[in-house]
Order: sequence, then C-alpha cells, then structure tokens
Amino acid sequence: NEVKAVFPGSFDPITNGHLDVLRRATRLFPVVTIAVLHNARKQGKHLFTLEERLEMLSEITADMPGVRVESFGGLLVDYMRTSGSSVIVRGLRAVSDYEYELQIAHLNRQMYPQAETIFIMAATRWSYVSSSMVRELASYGADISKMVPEASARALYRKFAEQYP
Ligand code: COD
Repeated sequence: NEVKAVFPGSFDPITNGHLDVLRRATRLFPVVTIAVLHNARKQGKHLFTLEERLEMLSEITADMPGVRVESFGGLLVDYMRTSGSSVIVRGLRAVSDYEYELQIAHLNRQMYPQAETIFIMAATRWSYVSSSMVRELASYGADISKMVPEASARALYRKFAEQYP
C-alpha cells in the first residue's frame, strides 16, 4: 500500500524554495503530487492562470520521476480523500510561517484525521524567497533569475511585458 504524498499550494509562480522542498519530498515518498489550487472564489487573486501554472510546473518537473502535477478546487481534504492521499507536504521558511501552518494543519486534521502534515525546511538560501516578493520584484523589472526556475522567470517577464508594454 503506497503512501500518496501531496504538495499543495498556489505556485504563483513556483520558486526555487518550492522546488527545493519538492526535491526533498521526493527522497521521502515514491510519488509526490503537486496539487495546484484552482480557487474560483479567489479568481483574479492569482497573477498566473491555472493553465499557466500547470504548464510551468509540468515543464520544470519533467525530469523528476515520481512527481505528478494536478489541480484541485475546494477543500484540500476533499481532494486528499478522492485521490486517496494521506500525507500533506508543506514548507517552512521561518517562525513567521509556523503559526499559519500549524492552524491549517490542525484544521485539516480535524476534517480528515487520516492525513498527516509534514514540514520540510528548504535550504537557508531560499528562506527569504516567496512567490509574492518575486512577483513584486519582477513587476519592477528586477532580476529574479536566481530565485526561480528559468520557466518561471520567462513567464514573469512575459506577463509583465503584456501588462506594461
Ligand atoms: N522555502 C520553503 N518553503 C516554501 C518557500 C520557501 N522559500 N516558499 C514557499 N514555501 C512553501 C509554503 O510554506 C507552502 O508550504 C508551500 O511552499 C506552497 O506555498 P504557496 O504560497 O504556493 O501556497 P499557499 O500557501 O498559498 O497554499 C495554500 C493552500 C492552497 C494549500 C491552501 O490555501 C488550501 O489548501 N486551500 C484550499 C482550501 C482549503 O482546504 N482550506 C482549508 C485549509 S486553510
């Protein structure tokens, strides 16, 4: 009976911090499914469409065996139930992530006791990297190529060139 691990998130866009957590997770679990949040209620909140995020993630993880890319809407625990997943992988950067993550983990456990949340710390050099900061920096034309995979950087530059031609 294979343990199915899920790495859920917005990935708007995927950063080197996400990628580092993902790599570490693949050493623990034979299959890790990246579950990309598609939240109709939050529409407009994401810079990239669901399709763009799925495409980026597929390209970036194409050479990583054991990594799958899917999307989900609604509650994470409902997706876990239907996909038969039992592990939620989350990343921790600093103490500031902890309270929020602890609350989500407890809420998810209350709704779906079969699921266990595990936390993985990315390498310290990614501890200051977040999708929101990368989006902001890229919007001002800053060089974000050392913080995100190449496909994310390309997509960011393309997106902001579209918005401010
Ligand atoms: N280093 C280490 N970890 C990192 C880094 C970094 N530099 N950057 C990001 N991470 C981690 C994050 O801590 C997180 O664990 C993961 O990577 C994904 O990050 P994001 O920002 O892309 O994703 P989130 O936090 O927006 O994802 C939130 C969910 C989509 C998982 C959550 O909102 C959800 O489950 N929504 C569905 C509705 C639901 O079930 N709600 C109940 C729970 S609140």
